[in-house]
Formats: sequence, structure tokens, C-alpha cells
Amino acid sequence: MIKKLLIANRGEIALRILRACHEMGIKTVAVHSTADRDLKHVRLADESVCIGPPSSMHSYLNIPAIISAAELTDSDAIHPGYGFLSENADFAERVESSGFTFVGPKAETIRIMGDKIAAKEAMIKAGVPCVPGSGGAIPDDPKICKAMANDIGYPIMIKATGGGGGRGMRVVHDESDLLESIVLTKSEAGAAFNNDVVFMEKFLEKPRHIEFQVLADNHGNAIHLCERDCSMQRRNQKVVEEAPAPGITPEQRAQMGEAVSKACIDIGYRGAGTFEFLYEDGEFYFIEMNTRIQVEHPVTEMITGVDLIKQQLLIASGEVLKIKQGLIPRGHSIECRINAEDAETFVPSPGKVERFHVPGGLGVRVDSHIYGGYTVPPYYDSMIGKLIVHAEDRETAIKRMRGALSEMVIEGIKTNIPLQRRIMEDTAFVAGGAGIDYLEKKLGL
Ligand code: MV4
Repeated sequence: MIKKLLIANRGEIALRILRACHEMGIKTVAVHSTADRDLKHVRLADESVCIGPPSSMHSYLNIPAIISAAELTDSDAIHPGYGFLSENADFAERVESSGFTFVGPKAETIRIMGDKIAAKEAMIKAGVPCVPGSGGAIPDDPKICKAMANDIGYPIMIKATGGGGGRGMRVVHDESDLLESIVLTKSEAGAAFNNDVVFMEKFLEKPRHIEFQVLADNHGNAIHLCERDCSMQRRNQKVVEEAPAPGITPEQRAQMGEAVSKACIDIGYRGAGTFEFLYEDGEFYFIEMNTRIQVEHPVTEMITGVDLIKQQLLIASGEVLKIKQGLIPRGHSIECRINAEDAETFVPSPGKVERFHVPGGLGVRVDSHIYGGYTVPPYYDSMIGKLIVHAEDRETAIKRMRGALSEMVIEGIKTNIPLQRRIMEDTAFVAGGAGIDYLEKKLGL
């Protein structure tokens, strides 16, 4: 069992991991930049180590500094959280080769899933439905490219195999734009990911984004923990997430859950993971797998009662997964991300939090590291917390979220709470099942 864990992250997820450690009797080491001395989890951790100046590159992405901090504090394991190094295979490798446990999948699994072509190949082999496409990389021969695109049928999407999360993608509506689009996407991918390999897929025009949470241990056990609908997003930034996904039937859930659990066994997955799908006209199409804990994990925790961070730590300690498949989601959960940004222009709004009042009551959860007097630094992502509600059904959850948002007071900086309140009143959101294009359309973007 892990005795001391180094938390290689910051903000709300670092606090979330620390809380799980406290309940499990695991000692905690917080690493932080010079700008993050006053983070709540740094104050609450058993030990803390400053690993560099404010810039992420020289602190939370600084592999030697993080591994040195683990050595210095005699930590057993390192949890990467999300973002930063959480899906960096080299980091996972160097953590393990330095004698520490990496809380996550094997480095090789991270590497495979980070290559979108390899990830799709693994899924096709495992019987998970994928978006129709070129299969492998697009060859250089223009004639073959045109033939491929014609087979798929326009519009198509060109994607960088080293991309993901919305980076390195381009939609092509007509053959006349195909070759130039391929060249452009390749050069952008080469610059951004040092990998210019691209592939083609049928472009789905109005899909929903539905993802399945999985847990797999080192002993051949894998289960799914139902799905989340993350379609309410803007420029590939999720704004609202919910679980279960409106309109998905128990049969669909069981079928897709079975497929992703089996895939975990086939690829030798370990830990918490997420299978991302586009959902259109009643069909699921795999697009990517995330080999980390995600921001939106709380909505799954609320409907399943499973503490996903604790499960990550138990699995990393070599424990056998005790949760059996067949879990039925209870009620409905919604998460609103709370960002330090202007609710209209989305311009970040760092600065001192003069006043902070959190909502409460039955089924209201606030995962946030801020406090009255805390200064939100300008160097990192603008998310300062998540407001999560749970209720017996979706309608009640929406009402509960409206109330919680109206009680939440954050003064001294701007936040997107007004936007979240508009979304909770929006007819299409209340009806459920809006596609990934909805919010940007609603905002007139
Ligand atoms: C797509 C797509 C439509 N058709 N692939 C965005 C990031 C990465 N998860 C893949 N993404 C997409 N892939 C095909 N064939 C639309 C998107 C997409 C998207 C997907 C999920 C959630 C938000 C999105 C925002 C823009 C584009």
C-alpha cells in the first residue's frame, strides 16, 4: 500500500487527491511553484516542496524537479492529476524507472493511446465502434488521398495522430480543398506535436460527446462506471458535464459498457480511464481514450457512489478491484465548471478573491481550492472550481444547480457564474441531448 504520495499538480484536483489520501491514511507531499505557495492543499499537505518559478514549463512540467522532490521526501508514488504531465508517457516511464509508482496506466499504454491512429487500431481490434475513416495514416499520393476521401464521403475531418483534445484537426467539405488542407494540417501537426502524421475520418456534423468511465486493476478485472455527457462545450473547453447521458437507455449503456470493459482487458489497461465517443443518430463512434482522471469525474462519483481517486490509489497499490460490474446509476448529477473569467468575453480574470460563499444543502458539492483572501494567479488554467449537484432525477438536479449557482458568491474577480445560470435556464439544455455545436451557436460564436 502506498504510504506517501507526491501530488504532481495544483488547484482543485490536487486538493481532491489530498482528501482521498487523508481518508486512506496516506501521507501527502505537495509540489508547487513560487506562485502557488498559498494553495490550500500546500497548507494541508504533510510536506511541501517548491519546484520552480511560476511558469508551468519550469515547475509542473519540470520532470527532474518533480522526481527530485519525490526522492527528497522519500515518497512511494506520484499522482499526476489531469493536464500537465498526466498523459506524458516519458514522465510515467521516468517515474517508474526512478523507483516510484506512477498512479495511472503503464507508460506503453499512455503512448499507444496518445497516438490516435494506434488508439483506433486497438479499439477496432477490440470491437469498439469507431468513426469510419482512412484507418491508418494518409499516404502522400494525392490520387490515393482523393480516393480515400471519396470512399469516406465529404465532409471529412483530417486529424493529427499526435493531436487530441481538439488540437490538429481540420474539416474539409469539398475535394478542391483536400490536398491543401492535408498539407496545412501536416505542417501544423509537425510544428505542434513533432509528428506530422495525419489520418482521415468522416466528419460528424452534430454529434453529442458521450464518454464512458472505466476502472481496471492489475489482476485482469475491468468495469465501466456508466457514461457522462460532455457536449456543452466551447472551443473544446467543457463548460457543463452530466451523468448519466440524457436519453441513453440501459440497454445501450450495458452494450457500450461491455465493449469498453472488454477493450480494457484486451489492451491490458490499468487504472482509471475514459473512452470518448461521438454519438449521432443512435450510434456511438470512438474517437479517443483518456488515460487520466478527468476534471468531470465527480458526476460519475455522485451517481455510482465510487470514489475514483481512492480507486486509482488502491489499484496503484496493487489491490484487486472490489467493485463488481452491474452497477446501476442512481439519480442524476450535473457539474458546472467555475472559471475566473469574464462570463461574456471569456477573458481570464485573475486576482484577489475578496469574498467567497459556497452553496450547500442536500446533494450539493463544491470541489474548489479557493478561499476568501486567496489570489488567483494569471499563470495557469482559469478554472477555480467545480459546482456539482446530485438529485433523484435530471429535472430536480437542474433546479438544485440553479439554486446552488444563485447562492455562490465570488467577489474580487469575474467568474462565468452568470453564463452557467443562463445555461441552466436554456430550453435546449433543459430538454437534454444538445450537440457539441449548441453552446457556441447559442453564444453566437
Ligand atoms: C470529431 C468531430 C466530428 N467528427 N471527429 C474534438 C477533440 C477531440 N476529442 C475530437 N474532436 C472532434 N472529433 C469527427 N470525425 C468533432 C470533434 C469536436 C468535438 C468533439 C467532442 C467534444 C467537443 C468537440 C468540439 C469540437 C470538435
